[in-house]
Amino acid sequence: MGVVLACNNYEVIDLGVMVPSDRILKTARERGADIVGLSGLITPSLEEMVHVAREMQREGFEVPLLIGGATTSRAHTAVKIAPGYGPPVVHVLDASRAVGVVSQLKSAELRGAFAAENRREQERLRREHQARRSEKPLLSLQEARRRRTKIDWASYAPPRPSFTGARVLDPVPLEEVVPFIDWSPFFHTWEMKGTYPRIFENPEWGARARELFEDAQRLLRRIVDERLLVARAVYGFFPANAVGDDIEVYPDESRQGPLGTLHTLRQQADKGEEEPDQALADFVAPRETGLTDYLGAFAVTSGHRIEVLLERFERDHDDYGAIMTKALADRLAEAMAERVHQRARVDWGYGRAEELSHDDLIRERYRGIRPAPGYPACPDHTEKRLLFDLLQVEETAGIRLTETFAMYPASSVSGFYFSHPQARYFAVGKIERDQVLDYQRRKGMDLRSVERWLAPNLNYEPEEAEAAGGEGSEAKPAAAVR
Ligand code: B12
Repeated sequence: MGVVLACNNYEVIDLGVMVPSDRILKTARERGADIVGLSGLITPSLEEMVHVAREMQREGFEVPLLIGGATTSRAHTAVKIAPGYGPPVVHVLDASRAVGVVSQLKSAELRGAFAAENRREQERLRREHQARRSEKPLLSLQEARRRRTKIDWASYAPPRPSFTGARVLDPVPLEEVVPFIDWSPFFHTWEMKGTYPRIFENPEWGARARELFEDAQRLLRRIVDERLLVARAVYGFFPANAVGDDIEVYPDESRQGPLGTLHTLRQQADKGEEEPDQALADFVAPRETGLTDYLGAFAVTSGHRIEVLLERFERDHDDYGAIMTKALADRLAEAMAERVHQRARVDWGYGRAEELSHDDLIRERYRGIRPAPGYPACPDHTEKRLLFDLLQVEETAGIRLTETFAMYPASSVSGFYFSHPQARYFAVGKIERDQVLDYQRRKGMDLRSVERWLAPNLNYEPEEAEAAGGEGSEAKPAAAVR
């Protein structure tokens, strides 16, 4: 976004990532910014954007606010952000549209009409949002639980991993990771849609894609040969059993006094009796079965030392090199997640006989899943705390968890392993207040915080529910690992 605008002669003041609201506003004021832009990658950013918009209103700002980034949407901007700030709040889908939007907002003749159209569109989106909420009622939590994934535990023997606890891989040799790269998302970073390698045949951008790929290979070779990025990983297995929609993780085979609990959320959509309403806890043997099941966890990063490399490009005003570096680091992080998962399946026993091609790996044609906190199957980012405590991720892999549960270095991935052959990815989707209240009690977290973290999943407006006299709760912070 910054590069595209800068190429069109706008001065862009890039404050970087995870910048507090007061610094954004202070800089905007001091530098006389004409427009403020916010970018959001993961859910916690959405709430932060609402906060920044309200702060801008409170401080009497009059400049337009632009919203973008992977996790944002037109609907969220209209429903949650725009109502808090008077001047235009505009969602920009991708960077290529930013120039058009900015030039209209800057033009005295065009601004009025553009802002009016944007306001009309957002009013329509708000009405739609309101109508959709009352359209299709969700199942009660009790009924959704009854429709849980059917697994025949009586005839199942959980595989036993060759070790329990955490194992550290430091450093992970990058040459071992490169073959696991899925290249298709690399092109999406450059706004080129398509699947690798077919993308090279695209009549419109095939040639450009090939050029980009060749540049990427050259830089990747240097990164690997000269060890310009340092990759670290940690993974492990823990005795675990499901207790309702929670997964208790135990310190040892005595399976007493849980070390921590993974709280999972259940789908509540009415999909008919045939289709299950799933929660990740469905895939771990319930405690009452007496089965000795396990939960796996991992955290990987390829981002150590990236600053040194980025500084070099930035010093040379080489934006292309800097974006390429970040894109490659992201690819390496995802590839590490794939590589370490393969190792974990071997350690867990059931992956020893696997013979999978690169394509099979990308299509996830293996047993088990590795949902990451923040992905649709476990949308609560705060569950990363448990994962970080179990694996001591800060110390073992050097990945820091920020207060909004983002990971630093940015090119990091963390998640859980489930080994059951019926384990599948799914999207929790919208959930009702009965589940949120139950979840909040299980987590020992106050209702308002839970509602904030799960905002995109709520099928109700917390303020309205509260005004209607709904049940509240006292704040009680959760200790993920006791
Ligand atoms: C690449 C990627 C990653 C990379 C790197 C992320 C990074 N750069 O920091 C890696 C592999 C490391 C990663 C990790 C994670 N990811 Co990820 N990731 C993605 C993915 C596939 C693409 C995002 C991306 O970079 N796209 C390319 C860029 C160029 O596009 P963009 O961000 O949308 O930006 C464009 C526009 O939005 C616009 N724009 C952006 N900002 C702004 C700002 C303004 C002002 C304007 C006008 C425009 C604008 O311009 C850009 C160019 O066109 C998305 C899924 C998706 N398809 O979007 C998931 C996604 C963002 N990730 C997700 C998650 C959950 C995670 C993890 C938390 C998972 C985990 N537990 O490990 C971690 C978090 C990492 C961290 N550091 O904390 C979720 C977020 C969901 C949520 N609601 O929170 C997503 C949406 C996937 C999903 N479907 O669930 N991820």
